[in-house]
Amino acid sequence: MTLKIYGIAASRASRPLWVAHELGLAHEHIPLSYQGGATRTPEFLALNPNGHIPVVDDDGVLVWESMACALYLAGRFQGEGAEPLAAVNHAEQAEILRWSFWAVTECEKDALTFLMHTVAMPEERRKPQLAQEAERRLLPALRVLDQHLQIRRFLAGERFTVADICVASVLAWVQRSAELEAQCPRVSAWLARCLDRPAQQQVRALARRDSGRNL
Ligand SMILES: N[C@@H](CCC(=O)N[C@@H](CS)C(=O)NCC(=O)O)C(=O)O
Repeated sequence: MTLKIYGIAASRASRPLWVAHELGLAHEHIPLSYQGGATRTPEFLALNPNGHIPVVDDDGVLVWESMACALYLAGRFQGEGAEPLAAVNHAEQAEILRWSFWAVTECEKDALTFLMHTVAMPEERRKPQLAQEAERRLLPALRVLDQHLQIRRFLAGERFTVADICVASVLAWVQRSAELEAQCPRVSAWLARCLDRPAQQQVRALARRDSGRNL
């Protein structure tokens, strides 16, 4: 198998895995955990010197950074009989790039704080105030996306693309936010549509198998 995806599905490896499942790509999944030292071995550091999952190894071409992995796979492969996830024109490419970078720079940190302090960490370590503050900081950005979705079903073009995967992968962490549902109903509905997709369900099943947590 020449395409390998390293990282348990209950991690940011879910992003390239989601792309691979959408496109029906033949790949080997190596469910390496980010705990227990597996990402600090010399063998793994040769793949990603940052010591993080995910890593994509496409026949010797190494990609790390989860969004880069997702964007790379979508651009590199066309699934058999599948709609393209990558841009088919420069206007779509502009949307895909801007929303993917937007998710990482404007949303990811606060979305992770919300997730950790609502469900992901053991209850005794959670600080509800940190979750509330993160939720409040996120809302202005989420309203921008809500506005964008006023006349669209998807983020770029008229179909589901890798932009939806990149952004939904981050916003899945705030899916339980009551404020998101109340203040950004279009984001909430779009997110539910994305997370209902069969490929995403398959990745979630892998995540449950790996650890029962979905970071
Ligand atoms: N910005 C990186 C973050 C990667 C990252 O932090 N991955 C976590 C798992 S979700 C990890 O490998 N943590 C182990 C560690 O940092 O030691 C990306 O998006 O790929």
